[in-house]
Amino acid sequence: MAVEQTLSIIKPDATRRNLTGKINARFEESGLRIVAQRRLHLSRAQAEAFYAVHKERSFFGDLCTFMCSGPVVAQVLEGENAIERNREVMGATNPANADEGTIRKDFAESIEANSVHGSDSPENAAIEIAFFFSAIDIVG
Ligand code: IDP
Ligand code: MG
Repeated sequence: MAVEQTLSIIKPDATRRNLTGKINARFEESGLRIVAQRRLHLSRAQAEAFYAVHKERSFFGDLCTFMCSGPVVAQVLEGENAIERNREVMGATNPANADEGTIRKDFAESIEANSVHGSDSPENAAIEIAFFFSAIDIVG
């Protein structure tokens, strides 16, 4: 297995409930290392650009409204098999279907307000990391 980097976002439902530290502990306990992190408030245009891949989906407008409804914490997680590992730690998109002990099972409010984003492939991880960070921001 290779050491990978993946883009994670702690979403507005989680920052609103002051869960950044609890969620970060899940990443660290699973062997993922936070090698870059930035708190920011996305504009509508930034949310639409980040989720452009979903622009034809019925939930796109609501998702963008939600993602710019409060601060987010964007972060780069690094570790062995980090992209898949993070998806396991996050749990299923719909918290009703998420495994016990996952972030979404324990913290998500709904299928939309599901507390975290994680890249789904190496190609998307590279694109999504570059959306938020420069090479100089990432310190392994
Ligand atoms: P993922 O975050 O698990 O990769 P995606 O299918 O990529 O899930 O969807 C992106 C985000 O869009 C989800 O995390 C969730 O916030 C939102 N979303 C996905 N499906 C639905 C839905 O059916 N209704 C409302 N929001 C949804
Ligand atoms: Mg996705």
